[in-house]
Amino acid sequence: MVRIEGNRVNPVTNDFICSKVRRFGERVYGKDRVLYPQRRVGRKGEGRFERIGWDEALDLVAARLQEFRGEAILPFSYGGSNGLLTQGGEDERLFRSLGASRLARTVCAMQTGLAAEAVYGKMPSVDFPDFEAARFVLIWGGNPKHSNVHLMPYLKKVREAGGHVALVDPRQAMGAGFVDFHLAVRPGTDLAIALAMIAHLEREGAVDRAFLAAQADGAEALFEAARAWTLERAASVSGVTARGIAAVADAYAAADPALVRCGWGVERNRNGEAAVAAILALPAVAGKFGKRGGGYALSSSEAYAVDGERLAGVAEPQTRVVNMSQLGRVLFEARPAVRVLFVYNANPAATLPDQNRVLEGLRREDLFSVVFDPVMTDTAHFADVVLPATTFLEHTELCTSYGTYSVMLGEPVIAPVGESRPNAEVFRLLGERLGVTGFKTGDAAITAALATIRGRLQGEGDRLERLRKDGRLYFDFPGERPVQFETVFPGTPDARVHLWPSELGSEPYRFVPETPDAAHPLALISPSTERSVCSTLGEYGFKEAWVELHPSDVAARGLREGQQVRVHNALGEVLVSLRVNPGLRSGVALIPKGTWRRHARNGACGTALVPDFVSPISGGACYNDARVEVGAA
Ligand SMILES: Nc1nc2c(c(=O)[nH]1)N[C@H]1C(S)=C(S)[C@@H](COP(=O)(O)OP(=O)(O)OC[C@H]3O[C@@H](n4cnc5c(=O)[nH]c(N)nc54)[C@H](O)[C@@H]3O)O[C@H]1N2
Ligand SMILES: Nc1nc2c(c(=O)[nH]1)N[C@H]1C(S)=C(S)[C@@H](COP(=O)(O)OP(=O)(O)OC[C@H]3O[C@@H](n4cnc5c(=O)[nH]c(N)nc54)[C@H](O)[C@@H]3O)O[C@H]1N2
Ligand SMILES: [Mo]
Repeated sequence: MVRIEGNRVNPVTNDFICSKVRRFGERVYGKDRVLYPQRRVGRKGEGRFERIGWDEALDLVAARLQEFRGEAILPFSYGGSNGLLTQGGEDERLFRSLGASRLARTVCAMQTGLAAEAVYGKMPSVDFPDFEAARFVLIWGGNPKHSNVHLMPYLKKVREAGGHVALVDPRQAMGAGFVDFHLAVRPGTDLAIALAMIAHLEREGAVDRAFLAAQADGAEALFEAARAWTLERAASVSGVTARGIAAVADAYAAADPALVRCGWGVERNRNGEAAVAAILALPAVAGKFGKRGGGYALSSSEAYAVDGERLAGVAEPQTRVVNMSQLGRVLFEARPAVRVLFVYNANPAATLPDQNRVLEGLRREDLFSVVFDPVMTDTAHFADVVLPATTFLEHTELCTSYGTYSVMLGEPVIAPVGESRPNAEVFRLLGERLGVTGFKTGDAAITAALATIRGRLQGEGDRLERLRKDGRLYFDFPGERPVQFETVFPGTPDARVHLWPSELGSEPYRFVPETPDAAHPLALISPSTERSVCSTLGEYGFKEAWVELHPSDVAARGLREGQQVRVHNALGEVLVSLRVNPGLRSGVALIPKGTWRRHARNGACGTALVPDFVSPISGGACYNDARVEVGAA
């Protein structure tokens, strides 16, 4: 491999890729690459290993899986290479057959998913190319510039055509020149702003009564809850101005078509579900559905409806469910105790809340842990056995796109580096040792995975053949791309919008204020940056981690740019350098998501400061509820 570029098969990614992935070669051939199976020789966490052969490694792991068959086994995975051939298939077949504990994948998209499902059911959202038709795009807690770069060309076109972009975010994430309105919200208080906007729209007569009567339930209850939020009250809670809230609401109401893009920054706190529900209610209240470029946009995963049972090929056992966001606690408190932890497609030592507790758990002498990853991650350092995995350039992967509606096939462009092997192969080889059968390989595996996508794909005939010929399959929406309330409709049982969703409790829009913590007044956020969107790629993205503060917070603490500081709370500390960021609101600290332990002088990530409590309704992680103080180191 000499170069990585975008191709033209998909008009959305049209010839360009993000700067992070362009450097993927550094990961594939880099010094962190795991080249062969290894067994621990040092103490846990020390990172000293000896090379062993695949057969020996698999025998070792299979013996432990056999010994602890049942709930003492915890398979731990998240995104990985994000495809249907590396997750949810052969891995599930193996672990389900062993009666292992099940994992609730809660680090991301739980609150948003629950709110979207409760209010609209699984309604496909606006596809990227249709952003272009919008005259106003309200980006709420998302940062496409770093996390969805292929959306950017469409947003640019909105502004070139005289439309406007608004951003609700504690920082000016997209660059001041790019947004027309910016509400620098205090993290965790979006609910107040969204409800105040709804009440404002009602007072201004900007509510689409006809739409609500025909398509929605619960509008009156929503309005009643919203009326408690005057612009002034919302402004004082969220730290923005009343005028600013009104201006965004007015511009949104006046624009046609108008689009809400809800990101994943809104959900990661105690008010996550309610805030997302209130934000997603806006297009219903203001009558923004029914035309191209109007409505709301999420990740698009609503449309794929992958049949998980079929992909796994084995029924889900009714074993205990472990919330991944509480792994540290689980490793100490769960009964029966977790005795085998099998990590793949994830890097829990860096990415989970309460990092110190997670690391302590990984040090448990009576825990046998396997880490299966292309690179020597922070988690791998704690493993008893490390298994080398291929990257997406070395294995076949079937991917559904993120934010748009393509299914694509990635076939290997280089041979596996070192002795690395694809996920499916390793789970099959383990299965063979444990009497688990039915694993599929080659084209049969791809065909089977393709058949689990329930949504209708364009064209007739063999899906795999067409995929190989055309490079991608697109969803078959009438009129090409989905138009909400014209060609796609709520997936709720009664096909109506539920503006008072009972899934969110008896008071769906109840605002939970934060508990003041005078010793740790700064709200810590950890968004993606131009250097990383998760821990993958973080390894070469950073020389060292940093914390950002607003100039007023820097001055108030007598600190200066570039200085070594200590970011701390009751859970831990992170020793990094200070950056002054005038684009960040005061009262907020920012440590980038995706740094590795080696990027801070004390081997900590931002996650060392994140509490492990989860949202009571969906069980989602609350990363942005971390409260910290910053002082000189
Ligand atoms: N190429 C590539 N793309 C990816 C990924 C990848 O691995 N590779 N990962 C994907 C994943 S897993 C995710 S989750 C998405 C994330 O996609 P986004 O949701 O766009 O995530 P961020 O870029 O972190 O932007 C979140 C924004 O929310 C802001 N924020 C923080 N707290 C609050 C709050 O309380 N209220 C409001 N209004 N804003 C807040 C932050 O400052 C930040 O600018 O990116 C995805 N995109
Ligand atoms: N501080 C803070 N932390 C956060 C968040 C936050 O807002 N703040 N947000 C969270 C979010 S949105 C997310 S999505 C999570 C992500 O959390 P994780 O999923 O733990 O992080 P990733 O870096 O995506 O880990 C994926 C791992 O899979 C490996 N991998 C890739 N392809 C393959 C494969 O084919 N096979 C195998 N075996 N391994 C593979 C990669 O090398 C990488 O180590 O992080 C969460 N962490
Ligand atoms: Mo995520």
